[in-house]
Amino acid sequence: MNQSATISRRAAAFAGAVSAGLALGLTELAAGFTDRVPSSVAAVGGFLIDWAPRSVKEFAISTFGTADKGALALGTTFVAILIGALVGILSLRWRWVAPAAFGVFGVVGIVATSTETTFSPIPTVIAIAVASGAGLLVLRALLYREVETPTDGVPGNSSRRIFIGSVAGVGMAALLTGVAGRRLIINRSERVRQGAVLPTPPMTLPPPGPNASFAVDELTPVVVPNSDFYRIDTALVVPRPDPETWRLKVTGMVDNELALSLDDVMAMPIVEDYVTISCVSNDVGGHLVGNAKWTGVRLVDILDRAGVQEGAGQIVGRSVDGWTSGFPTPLAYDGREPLLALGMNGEPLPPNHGYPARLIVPGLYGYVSATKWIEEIELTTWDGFDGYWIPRGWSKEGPIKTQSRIDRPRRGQSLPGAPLVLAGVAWAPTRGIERVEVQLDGGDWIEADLTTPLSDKAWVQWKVDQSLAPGDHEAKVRATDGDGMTQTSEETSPAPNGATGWHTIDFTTT
Ligand SMILES: Nc1nc2c(c(=O)[nH]1)N[C@H]1C(S)=C(S)[C@@H](COP(=O)(O)O)O[C@H]1N2
Ligand SMILES: [Mo]
Repeated sequence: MNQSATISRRAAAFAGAVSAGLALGLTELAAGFTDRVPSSVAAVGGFLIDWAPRSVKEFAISTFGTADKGALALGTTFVAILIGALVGILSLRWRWVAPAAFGVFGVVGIVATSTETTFSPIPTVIAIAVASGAGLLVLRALLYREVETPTDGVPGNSSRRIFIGSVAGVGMAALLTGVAGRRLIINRSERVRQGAVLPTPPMTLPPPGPNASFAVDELTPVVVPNSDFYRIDTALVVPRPDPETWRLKVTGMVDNELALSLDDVMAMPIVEDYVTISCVSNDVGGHLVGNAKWTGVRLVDILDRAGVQEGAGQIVGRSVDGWTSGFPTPLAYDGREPLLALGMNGEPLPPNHGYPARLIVPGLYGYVSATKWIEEIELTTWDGFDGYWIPRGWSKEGPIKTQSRIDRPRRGQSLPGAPLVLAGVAWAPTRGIERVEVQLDGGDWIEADLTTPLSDKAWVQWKVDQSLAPGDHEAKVRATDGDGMTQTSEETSPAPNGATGWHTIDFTTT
């Protein structure tokens, strides 16, 4: 007797789901063993994201933009498993559905991974064929298993137990292979990065002196540790270029196109600088801003080697995952000293922040300049190209607006009013901060003490000592930049070119 007539649709859905999960887990495991087999989850996810309607994509990016991108990879896996469940149900009716679906699964995996730079056809095709084949065999075994001779006289129960046990076993195998694959991929790239050496600049910047920061609890550190640094990008899974084969191409309107290896770059003069970078999406009072010490080479040294041609009005950065940004060429030469950064706070760039190399252009929001995992610098005309976010409604030029933030007290905090220290950060790269003022309960503006800036490109901390009577209070902050311009009180949202307004908080003193 054939069991397919007796298996429920729910059971078939579970069988389909775990079989699809197993196929996915096996491809991930193969990707864990060699980067010549790219991760199907990452590749298909990237594919879906590229093909998704713009609204869906923007929703995903704004939702997951600051979250761990693992969430999006999990999303892709989840969709595959749902499709697997559907395949399980349909296979009860039509036997051809399962082979067709796993065939499509394999083809989609191969097509999607083939666009990855490390893709190698033979191992990838073998790995994906084996994985899809295994998924198919397991699904068929679960669905169309002949019912064994009843031994305990309760055939229904015994075969049900076996079925549930098998589904659970396959599900566990799917989970283990998937997790092991992911781990192997991450470990491999971590090993590579840890083996990386950061070239030392001839003149190392002195560590921040005692006047570079205030000892105030809950105040954001002047130099934000890498592990706390904000992260924003569209990458579904963190790109992990192989530093051995990585090249920085310099193309377009140049006299000599270049393809620099990491060693070539490291042989150039190494410099370092404290630079505050910010996301254009940062709300007033938000945390998508941070300051780090960046080590790298001057962008102009690279540009000069390529020979920038007349009329090349835009410098486009392109990452290994196809993301792009662009800014006016004159800004590379106006003294702000954009960097091709290799290091962040004294260690090679963390994968999240662009290893092996990224651009840092002081004074520009990240979306027009700070290309992580960069693989190409293209010189083109100003009108010749629009970076990733420009057709999505953000301004083509993105200078960072002067901003200030109250870190202490926190919004809604209740704390002793006497003595009370209010403190925060203020930034206006590359103009520097001249003055920060605080207003309490609508009173006079009080000038804050400032730390000694690490550079004109870096933020400063500010602090005000007060004593306030117990009760509810409101504090506002505003900064004046090195050009004498004070932040406008007008409140605008981040789109299209950065939020304005004064950070305002309510708090209570006891
Ligand atoms: N490859 C790539 N680089 C990118 C982005 C991206 O989506 N992809 N986002 C940019 C944006 S919008 C910002 S604000 C900065 C953030 O850099 P961080 O994640 O190191 O803080 O990276 C920029 N570089
Ligand atoms: Mo950003």
